[in-house]
Amino acid sequence: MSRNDEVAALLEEFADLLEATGVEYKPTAYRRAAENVREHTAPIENLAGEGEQAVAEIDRVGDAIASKIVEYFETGEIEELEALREELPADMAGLTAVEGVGPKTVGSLYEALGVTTLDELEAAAEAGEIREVSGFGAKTEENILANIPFAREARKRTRLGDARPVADAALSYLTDVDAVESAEVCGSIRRWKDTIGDIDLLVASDAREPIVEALTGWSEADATIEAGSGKASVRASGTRVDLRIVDPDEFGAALQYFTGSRAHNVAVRNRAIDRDLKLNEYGLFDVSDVDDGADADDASDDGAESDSRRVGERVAGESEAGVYEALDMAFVPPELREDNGEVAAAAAGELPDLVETVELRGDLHTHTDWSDGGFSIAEMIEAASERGYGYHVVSDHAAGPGIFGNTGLDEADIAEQAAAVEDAVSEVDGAVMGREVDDASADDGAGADDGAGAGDDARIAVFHGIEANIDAEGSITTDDATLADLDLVVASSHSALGQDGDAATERLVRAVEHPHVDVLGHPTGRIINSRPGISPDVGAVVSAAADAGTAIEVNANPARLDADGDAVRAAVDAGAAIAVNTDAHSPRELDNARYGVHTARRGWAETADVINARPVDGLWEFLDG
Ligand code: DGT
Ligand code: CA
Ligand code: CA
Ligand code: ZN
Repeated sequence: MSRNDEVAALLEEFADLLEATGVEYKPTAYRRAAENVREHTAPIENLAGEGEQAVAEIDRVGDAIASKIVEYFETGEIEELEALREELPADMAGLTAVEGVGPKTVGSLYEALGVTTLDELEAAAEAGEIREVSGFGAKTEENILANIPFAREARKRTRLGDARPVADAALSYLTDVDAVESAEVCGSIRRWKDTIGDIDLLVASDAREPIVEALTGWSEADATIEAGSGKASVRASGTRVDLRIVDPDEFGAALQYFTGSRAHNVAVRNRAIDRDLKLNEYGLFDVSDVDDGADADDASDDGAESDSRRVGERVAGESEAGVYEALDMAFVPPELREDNGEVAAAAAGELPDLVETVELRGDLHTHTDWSDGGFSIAEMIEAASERGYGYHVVSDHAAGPGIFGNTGLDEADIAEQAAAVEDAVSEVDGAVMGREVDDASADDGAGADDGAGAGDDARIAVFHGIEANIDAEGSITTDDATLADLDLVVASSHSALGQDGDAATERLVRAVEHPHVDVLGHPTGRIINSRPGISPDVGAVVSAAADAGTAIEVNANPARLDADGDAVRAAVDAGAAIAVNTDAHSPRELDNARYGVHTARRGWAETADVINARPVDGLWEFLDG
């Protein structure tokens, strides 16, 4: 969190507390100031160092608020805010997360009943105490009670894999609405972040009302949270869906703005400022001829406010690509928009050539009913072939620490399975044993999503692998002789996931250095929103992997997304190879590949970095090397 964000949050808290204690007008001024401090491109601590005057230069920040900000930096607190906190010691953010509970309600319920937390609010509602407070009734009390579980839930973030299908469905539904000219997902969903706060959608249209009505009337919307003129929010599958509607000629600027991240937008806006341009959600404007007074205009109703933000001559905004182009930079793929060097790279024409889902040629980590999968070897090969893949690795669990009961294969089972894989290959049309494919004839399928390689006569090369176990010390718990006979070894940690960072580093470095290990499976073992997994020194692990020629897996299961984008970035920088695998236990799970690819893209992975984007002979070369 930047200090601008920190000060903005303080001002917002200030506003809520003022509102809760019945003060009028001032809360609005504090909220406007908060928004402008958050947006301001110069660090607030620098301005505060220069004094009140410098702070009050920020739009909508008056002298009174400026002096409080300076006070905060000089003394570490704001006296008036401390007094308000003492007067109303309630968990404002937690309580106002409940639909229908605003700061005023918090104030009243604290005064009447002493409610300070979500649990106390729930207890008071259950005891029927809220309906007795003046200004409240039985209906309000019921609503509050009904909305508490969702408020609790909503404070957590949703997994990408749960939210993305909802976003896709909403998008295709809106795209079919008559008045819609174009529609896109934006926000963290479009950046493919592993967890998301809410789903953001953007629509371009000259109309407003029919589109708001379409969203609130969507069959998958469970409730309407808000229905305004230019925006609407509903709840679907437990997640909030925010829709904004903009004029078609401003769609590109709005898409850029609402895709975020905030940090990326700040960096891009700074680039605009350097060029005498102004970038906001309405467009990119040439303000070289505009005097500074114009956008400091104190207009208070929304129409006038947005007009004051459409200043100077518009130079871009209809398309998102046009916005980047007018800023002399390459289009930045949404996955990279995290302010991690992408703005400089785009300006220098040095963005990576990111891997794409259609470029995957096979999955290196899949399960069958020989371990904990639900389908036969032949069924999984057929499913991979139907998806247009040119090769497929069968890699069931080996027996070992963390593998339940007799789910895993011991050395004898693995030898037996080798024969079963050959049998399945002889059963499935177009399947051949991978190690019998000679390099010259390697013309494997074109990719996962385009279907070009699909069909009865498509050839699929099948490899026999294993998902071996890494014990707490980094040993592989399957015999070397057995590992040596296999085409490919994925090694994963399934036990001792609570060990400390140093032990984890040692463990994974030893594992990637093992001569028979080809791929480090789901490196941390995390389960998103449920289990953190181990936290090794990523730099040490990926550089050992690069030296040993072991690939780092991006496990595409949306509950894992492991390695994550940051770890992929470190791996790519260290020169380690990446494998994007689904770890599928069923044909359907093979379709999770896109989550892995977009995670790899968040780590700046190029096509050439991904071993299963190579043709079969390239894969073979990697495995032999
Ligand atoms: P989330 O939903 O928490 O996973 O993260 P985002 O990135 O989707 O954030 P969200 O939903 O609050 O807003 C969507 C995007 O809209 C965000 O990435 C950037 C943009 N945006 C929204 N509000 C602001 C704002 O006050 N300032 C700036 N610079 N950008 C904003
Ligand atoms: Ca969002
Ligand atoms: Ca949002
Ligand atoms: Zn595993």
